Amino acid sequence: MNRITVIDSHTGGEPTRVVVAGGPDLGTGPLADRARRFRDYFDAFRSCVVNEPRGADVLVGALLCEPHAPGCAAGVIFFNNVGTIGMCGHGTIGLVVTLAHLGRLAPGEHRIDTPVGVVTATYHGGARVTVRNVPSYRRAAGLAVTVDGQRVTGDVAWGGNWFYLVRECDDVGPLAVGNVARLTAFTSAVRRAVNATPEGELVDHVELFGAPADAANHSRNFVLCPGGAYDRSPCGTGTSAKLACLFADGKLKPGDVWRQESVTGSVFEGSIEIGDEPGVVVPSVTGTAYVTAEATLIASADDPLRDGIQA
Ligand code: PYC
Repeated sequence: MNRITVIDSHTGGEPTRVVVAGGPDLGTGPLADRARRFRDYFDAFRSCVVNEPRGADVLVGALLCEPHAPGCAAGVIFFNNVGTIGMCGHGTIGLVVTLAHLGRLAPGEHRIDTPVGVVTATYHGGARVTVRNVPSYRRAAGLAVTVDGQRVTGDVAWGGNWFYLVRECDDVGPLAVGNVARLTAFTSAVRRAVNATPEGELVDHVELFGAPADAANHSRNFVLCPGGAYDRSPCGTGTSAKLACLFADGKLKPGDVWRQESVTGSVFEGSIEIGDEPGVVVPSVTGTAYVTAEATLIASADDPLRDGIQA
């Protein structure tokens, strides 16, 4: 029988399950190499932790690892119902609040090693965290695809994961929890169309934008995640991709604060610094997370669903 110690939290409604003990031995070396090992040899563990019956499609897992990059407080590999992901903004906020909950991290700045680079998390105390993300940029502007006979245009951008950010499409109804089935079907079709283009073949997240419900915010989004779940938070890497596109369009400059509202109404505050290369920005995203559970998952050898229900 395997026992896996986890701490659950939610960041703006989006859950993170941090594996603090009982995870696989991935050896040493750069986080990108260990993430590949995790993907290639420990997929059953991933599925056991986040999929039903111990988890749910919406859960993002965070495997706590020894860091490799110098000066890091922790390393982390993020995963979801279908595989691993590069970075995760809401997950990093959840991880920091979890480590603080465990007494392993004090308020202040902490470097965190991820498979796509080192990020810096500032723990402000309480529930509040700012993540200075990996450098982000727009790869393609105004990429047009046809979805069910309608023309959709959008941008392809990197914010720690690959996003297609829809700019123009026919009305798909409100960006509201009650309309999630339609939004999910539409964005899934958009992703299939975008993936068929050379510029969009790596895209695994799709974002829609609309007017915010709260006038204090700049925009509301809906984010389709790789395994078909939608992000309950404004999505940290998705907000980073949005900030990169706003910068590329001359609509955001260093010092500005962009308030991104999610489909559930939760908010991330985003800002940028100019990156080292033309068109590249370093986004920061601030949000709050709350611990929701401390648990031990049990995976009995004779349980037919020990490895979870694979999506
Ligand atoms: O916050 O970056 C994020 C994220 C990615 C997938 C789900 N949340």
